[in-house]
Amino acid sequence: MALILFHTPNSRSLRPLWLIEEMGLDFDLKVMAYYADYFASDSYREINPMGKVPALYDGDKLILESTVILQYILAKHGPSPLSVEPGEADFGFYLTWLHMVESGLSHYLAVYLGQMMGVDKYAVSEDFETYVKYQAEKAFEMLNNHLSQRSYIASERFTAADISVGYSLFLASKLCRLPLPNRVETYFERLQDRLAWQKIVSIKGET
Ligand SMILES: N[C@@H](CCC(=O)N[C@@H](CS)C(=O)NCC(=O)O)C(=O)O
Repeated sequence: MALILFHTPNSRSLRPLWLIEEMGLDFDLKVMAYYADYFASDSYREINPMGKVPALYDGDKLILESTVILQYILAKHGPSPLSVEPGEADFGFYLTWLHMVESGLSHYLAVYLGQMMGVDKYAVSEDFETYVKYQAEKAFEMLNNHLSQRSYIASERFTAADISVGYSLFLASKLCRLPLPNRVETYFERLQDRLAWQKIVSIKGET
């Protein structure tokens, strides 16, 4: 089995898991519940020195960062219509949204979620909540405007950029309970109708 994905329910590993399901690739899934001590342990850090999920092994190669993993899988295990190619007009939009929602949105939201759940002892500032909401509102407004002329992020079809954005909306709306603007909400509902999404969010438990 070439591809092995380390996954925790509700986490960023939903991004590569969603893509793998959509592409119908053969892979081995390792599901772990979230235990901060296990993620920090020597045995897990032998798998991923950063102590995080997702971690993808392609043979003996370790690939990290959920949105990078999307790009990697499409480049190495495509071709697939879920990728937007350099010759397509929306290539720039595609790459922007594929990566920006992690660094410019999910990153803040995940720390905020840790603060809400009391599991992140380093994120304690009340001002931080204001800052996260400010960052989220900018990203939601940009997305709401982007969707005024489009049903998907790029090339008028469902692509990995929608997977990347879709996970960030799940984190924002379902986990952090932030309200979404109307067009973004409708778009997110459309993404959640996908069978691959419904399958992966129902995966629970450990191996
Ligand atoms: N930017 C990284 C973030 C990875 C990340 O922080 N994952 C969280 C779960 S969503 C995690 O493993 N946290 C455990 C920890 O940092 O100890 C990505 O997109 O893969």
